[in-house]
Amino acid sequence: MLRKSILLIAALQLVALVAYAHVDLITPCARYSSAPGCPPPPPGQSIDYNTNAPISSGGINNQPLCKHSVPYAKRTVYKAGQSIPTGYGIGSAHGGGHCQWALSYDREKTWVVIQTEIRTCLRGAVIGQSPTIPVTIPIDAPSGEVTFMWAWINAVGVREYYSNCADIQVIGRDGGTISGVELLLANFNTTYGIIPEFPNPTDPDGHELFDARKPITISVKGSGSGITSNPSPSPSPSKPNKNGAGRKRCQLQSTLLFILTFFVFIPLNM
Ligand SMILES: [Cu+2]
Repeated sequence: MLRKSILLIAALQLVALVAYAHVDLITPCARYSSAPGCPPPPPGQSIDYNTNAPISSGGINNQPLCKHSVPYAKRTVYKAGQSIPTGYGIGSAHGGGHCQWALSYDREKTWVVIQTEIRTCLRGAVIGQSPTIPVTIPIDAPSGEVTFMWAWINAVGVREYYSNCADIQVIGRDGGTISGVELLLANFNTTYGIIPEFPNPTDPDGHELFDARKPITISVKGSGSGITSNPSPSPSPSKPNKNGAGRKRCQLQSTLLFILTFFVFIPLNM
């Protein structure tokens, strides 16, 4: 009986580790997040218990940017110039990485990156804690219904790309333009290159790809809806590179779950 209990507790702990193995945006609420305090999903949609899973892993893209396309009905309101204390759920910090935060005024067709943190983003974040990173809405941001995206390229582990989106309302100028750079995709699919693992300070980290992102300016109509003009929304392709032969942490987690199922759960039920 005691042995069974110990095995069960160990199994549950490992399952928790597997289920919360990555990182997600929890403030503002990522679409359909299961995080405490987040609203129920819009009608016809379900809670996403895997908001912390990458949208691309090992160069295979499984989900679109944002993961989900139907916005929440209710938006979190921020003023132009305001700093958003963005918060993250940490299952595995993957040695940190590259973060980009971007806004879309046209329902995710065009992205303007407003803030970037190269290399150190979420580095040292502790599992189970919820670090915050301030992200400032540009002071000249026009008013409107805006999709706010956090995107992340991990430093260590299977080469991944993360994308979570929150639905916000920006209170700012009545129409105008907002400028930034285009969103960089990498570790995404065969079209985009792989940034190898960069655990050590001297490792190549693909920062030059971020430096090469093209500037982008979008115009927003006075009503705050619709775009009057914008350059090509296609993200800058990054140059192909060899995948780092590294710790395959995410694959290891899948393997653990497999082992658990066959060697712990099944014996427990016998
Ligand atoms: Cu991960």
